Amino acid sequence: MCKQLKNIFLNEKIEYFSAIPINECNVRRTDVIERAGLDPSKVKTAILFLVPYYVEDNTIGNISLYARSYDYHYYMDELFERIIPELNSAFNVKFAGFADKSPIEETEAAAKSGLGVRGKNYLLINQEYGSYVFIGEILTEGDPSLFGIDPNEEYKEKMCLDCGNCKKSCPMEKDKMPCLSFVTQQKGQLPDEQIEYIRKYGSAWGCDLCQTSCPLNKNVKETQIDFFRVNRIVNLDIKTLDQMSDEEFKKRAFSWRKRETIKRNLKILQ
Ligand code: B12
Ligand code: SF4
Ligand code: SF4
Repeated sequence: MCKQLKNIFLNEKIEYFSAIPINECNVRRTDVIERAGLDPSKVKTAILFLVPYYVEDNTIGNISLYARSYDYHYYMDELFERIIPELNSAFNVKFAGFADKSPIEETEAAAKSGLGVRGKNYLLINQEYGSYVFIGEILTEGDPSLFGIDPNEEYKEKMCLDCGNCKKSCPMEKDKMPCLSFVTQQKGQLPDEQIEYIRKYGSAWGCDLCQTSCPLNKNVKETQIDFFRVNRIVNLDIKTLDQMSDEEFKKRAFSWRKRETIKRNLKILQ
């Protein structure tokens, strides 16, 4: 990997990054690439990176691990604002950053680029941080060779241990229901069986059961990125939610479905 890229990421405490030719990625949304100011036909490389978020809270909470700090989408936006100009001046080609609302299938691309293995829980699992990592990517018109990629590299996904723990602990599998994380994020009135489902597993937002049961997530390293270490909510209650200013609420991952959704879930758990 080239030195300039390494310096830019390490400066942000991002230790895991890699690059692969764009034709190795499953590009699903060329319109998203266009909207970011790149010509999809000219994009040649995807630079993938992992943002670890795990912090040992020592408490079982009703907010999923990924949503305890401020929303990672904010972190990614701020990160891109800092590093895209640095990349532009270092390489003099066009770059655009994405995370989650992405034109590519992220877990597959990250696994192919060697940042971890693909779990049976559908997640990317890194050797040090486990699956408690967000995936981001920067697409560029720069040629893969610019970033020091070996042209003979094989881009094949490696798979996890296949121990089956995630499936055994997954509410979706046990109760023949949709993913619990998805259900907690659905707006509006829920059918009775989904209300019962939320109550049974005690989650107000998200679900971690296919991750906490995974042996590859034992003794993982904590994130060193300050953004994820502060402003944490492990257990949310209605009083705290009601007292939260709109400005504070907007910074939370659970705000994207508005107050009514998370409040509905908290009422179910009362
Ligand atoms: C839509 C989405 C969701 C949906 C659907 C999940 C899913 N697996 O498809 C919901 C809301 C349920 C969800 C939940 C979560 N998500 Co999500 N999600 C995405 C998103 C935006 C797209 C994924 C996608 O397109 N899937 C649909 C199909 C077409 O993709 P596919 O992989 O080719 O399909 C295979 C599997 O996904 C599976 N599948 C298809 N549909 C569904 C639905 C469910 C419920 C499951 C379990 C599997 C599954 O079957 C397919 C064939 O093998 C990605 C970001 C991105 N742009 O890639 C983040 C992403 C996968 N999510 C992420 C996270 C953190 C989570 C949660 C852990 C959050 C939480 N704690 O609640 C859970 C984990 C659930 C799980 N085990 O997958 C991270 C994962 C990071 C990592 N280490 O891999 C991503 C990469 C976002 C990011 N930038 O970091 N997510
Ligand atoms: S997030 Fe929960 S419900 Fe969804 S796949 Fe993982 S364990 Fe199953
Ligand atoms: S629990 Fe086992 S099967 Fe599931 S992702 Fe982890 S190693 Fe793979």
